[in-house]
Amino acid sequence: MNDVLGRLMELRKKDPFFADGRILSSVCTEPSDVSLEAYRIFSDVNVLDRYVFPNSGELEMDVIKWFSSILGKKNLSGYVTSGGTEANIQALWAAKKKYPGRREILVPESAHYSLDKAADLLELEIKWIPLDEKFKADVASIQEGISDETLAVVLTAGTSALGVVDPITEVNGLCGDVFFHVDAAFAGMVLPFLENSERIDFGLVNIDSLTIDPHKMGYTPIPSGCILFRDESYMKRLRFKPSYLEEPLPTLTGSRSAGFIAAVWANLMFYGVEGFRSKVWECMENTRFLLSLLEGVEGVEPVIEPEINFVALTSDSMPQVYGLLLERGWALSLDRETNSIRIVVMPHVSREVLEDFVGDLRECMNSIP
Ligand code: 0PR
Repeated sequence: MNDVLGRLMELRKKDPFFADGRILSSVCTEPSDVSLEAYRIFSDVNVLDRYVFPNSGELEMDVIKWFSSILGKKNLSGYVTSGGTEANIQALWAAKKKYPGRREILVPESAHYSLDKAADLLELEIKWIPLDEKFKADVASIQEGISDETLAVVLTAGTSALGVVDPITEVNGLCGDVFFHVDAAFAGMVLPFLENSERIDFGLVNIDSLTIDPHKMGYTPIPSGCILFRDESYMKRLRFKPSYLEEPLPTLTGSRSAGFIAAVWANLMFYGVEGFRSKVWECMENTRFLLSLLEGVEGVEPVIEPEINFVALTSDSMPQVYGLLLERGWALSLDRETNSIRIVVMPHVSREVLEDFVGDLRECMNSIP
């Protein structure tokens, strides 16, 4: 066994670790010890097999209850998914079941590509919503776009390229007769812990469903996402019943490891609201620290004023600078539409790392003629 594990470790060491501090564009981070241990304890349990493991479902109910408590409405329903993609597909599938016959969905140009996948799979037609000058979904276009044909409106809290939070409260007011899904895969575990931030809670009465990914700012192992619905009617419409099982199942995947549910449960219980709040605040303080350091670098600017721990940096020479930064060992991604690199100030991104990075960024900028 040691030989096999040794070979694996050799391979693993060829790639960077979060603890090295040089991974700046990832929306994930090192899973907590407690979540990894929780995963190990429940790793042999298949949630599908309720007749063998009747008690594992309780963990999942606790997870949904926890989210209900931070999202301002009792008795949400939902389940732990394989991530944001599955959650977004389930939301639109539930929408289609709720409003059979309607096919059109309004989706901002900045939405995650899992919405394209969902539309393709479910044979829905996307009407693209343009962005305003702050890269947010344009509210007037949504208002004009909603018609009898509209099945759903989708907004994002924390877009994948720029970290933009769409105008959720405003659009909530327009969605009385259409399904309203909020993809808060990233910011779902950020916004509830900030003050004066855009709301994503179910007190916004037209929100039907919400995607939240614990494997992003919830520091659980990948894959662990979550889909939440306003009440139990949505998942009822998604149920399928095999002849050999007692209960119908509303999940997209069949077999599901209770390990990931236990991992999410463990982090929610271990850190609690206050633990998550203080980590989010620390990440936001580090984000502001990064912005203050960047003021000293000529020719680079944030694409938007960050509302969350996500900074997209642009410059005319960014494609070349990006190449130079990669050569220096920084793990970054470049958004080719806005010519920007994104720094996601995750818990593993310390102030020392940010200082090193900004030093390298300055040198790389200066080396471009
Ligand atoms: N919705 C949003 C807003 C997302 O940002 C993502 C993932 C998803 C849905 C899909 O979630 P899953 O990947 O869990 O299915 N966002 C990043 C992406 O653009 C994920 C990512 C991870 C990006 C690491 C870069 C990176 O280095 O795929």
